[in-house]
Amino acid sequence: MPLAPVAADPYAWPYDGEFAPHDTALIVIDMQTDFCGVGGYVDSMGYDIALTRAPIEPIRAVLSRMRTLGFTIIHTREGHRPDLSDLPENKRWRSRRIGAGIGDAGPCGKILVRGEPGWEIIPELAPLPGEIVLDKPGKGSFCATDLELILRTKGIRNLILSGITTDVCVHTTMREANDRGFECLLLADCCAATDPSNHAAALHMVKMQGGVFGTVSDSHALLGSLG
Ligand code: C5J
Repeated sequence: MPLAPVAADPYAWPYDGEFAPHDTALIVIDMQTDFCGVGGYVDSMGYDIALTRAPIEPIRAVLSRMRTLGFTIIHTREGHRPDLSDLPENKRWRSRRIGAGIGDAGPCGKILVRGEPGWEIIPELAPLPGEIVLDKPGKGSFCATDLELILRTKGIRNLILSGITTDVCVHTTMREANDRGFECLLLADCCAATDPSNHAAALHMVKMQGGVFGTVSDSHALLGSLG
């Protein structure tokens, strides 16, 4: 059953007027302890995790409703192989400069390493059995993953984006998706950055050029459309 478009800025989403569970996926990006938990990567860099925890409740509300309606749900985790064979040396070097070396031991295990406690998705937003969980070594969810194959196989053409951080992994994923022809909706209150002005700037960038990467709304407007 097609659903009414979502009120969004700069245009109501999707562009062609309707969406449905069979052609639309929710992607929840990197809601891991490393990005929003005490002792994780973001915390170790000295950023305020109250910022990156703010989207937890709005995401939980959207997740719950979209699960009930049968939408495809995709969770991503940024992280590297335990042998660090997929960790570019420059990425490691930069992280060490700010005191949170990727692959180094931290309060939540080795930082951003697959299988470590800090890499796990937070319990509040834990994937349910049957939901797609995608491991990615980089910022974008399409780089070095099978996300595009999964979306095309399932006939998904619309993507609703949530998670952290707005200006890094969420934005990179939105840009990658947009270039592949997916129709993207970014939920402002379901994402956050380590710097509020970066969050605002990232939202603003999407709205340029008539919606250069898609359009921006929030959980309330989406839940209104979902009924
Ligand atoms: C970052 C992410 N910020 N998930 N990763 O390094 O946005």
